[in-house]
Amino acid sequence: MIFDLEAHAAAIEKNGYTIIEDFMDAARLAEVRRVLAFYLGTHSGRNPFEGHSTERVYTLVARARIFWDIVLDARVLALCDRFLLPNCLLTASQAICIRPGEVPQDLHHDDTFYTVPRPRPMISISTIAAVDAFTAENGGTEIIPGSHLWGEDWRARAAAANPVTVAMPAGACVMFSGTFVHRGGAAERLAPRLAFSNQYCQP
Ligand SMILES: O=C(O)CCC(=O)C(=O)O
Repeated sequence: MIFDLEAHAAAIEKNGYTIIEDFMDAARLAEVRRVLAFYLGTHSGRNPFEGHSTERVYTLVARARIFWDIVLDARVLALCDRFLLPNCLLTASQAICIRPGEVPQDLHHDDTFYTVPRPRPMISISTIAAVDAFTAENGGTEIIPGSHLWGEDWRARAAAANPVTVAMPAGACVMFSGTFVHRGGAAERLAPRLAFSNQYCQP
């Protein structure tokens, strides 16, 4: 699939997010699954934000070569270069496996720890890649389009909004501004939802 950098950049600017449908091919997806299988199955989240029925594997780049290659994806880096200064940094690289019975996460944006008031220029950009297809029933990420532009009242506005599920096939990824409001969804289905998130920030 031809990558239309301008269209993806415009979508992030306007809506706060974009989806790269063909982010991982079948070979990459298979390698990601193979590697994560070594690590999954032993932990669960330590608090409601991590998710008590969710398993996270942190520092993926330190665990297998495939995750370096994915972090350096040319399309993602081109979009980072659009919104961040040259030589952006990686701030997170983690797998997120939402298991059946998980409740929705609190609505949040990924760079709440920066104290720069909102609305603000982008300080960070996140990706969430689907290793399993995302659906409304298996904990697919829920988003609020346009929320990246909200100000300091974002919590009140989020409470009144109707988040929508990012339904996407395995191998796709959603990329969004660090100010974009979203959450991991509730998981009602019997199978887990495996994903991973790489996050980048200003150098
Ligand atoms: O797993 C997801 O779909 C979202 C997780 C998330 O937003 C987070 O943990 O910060």
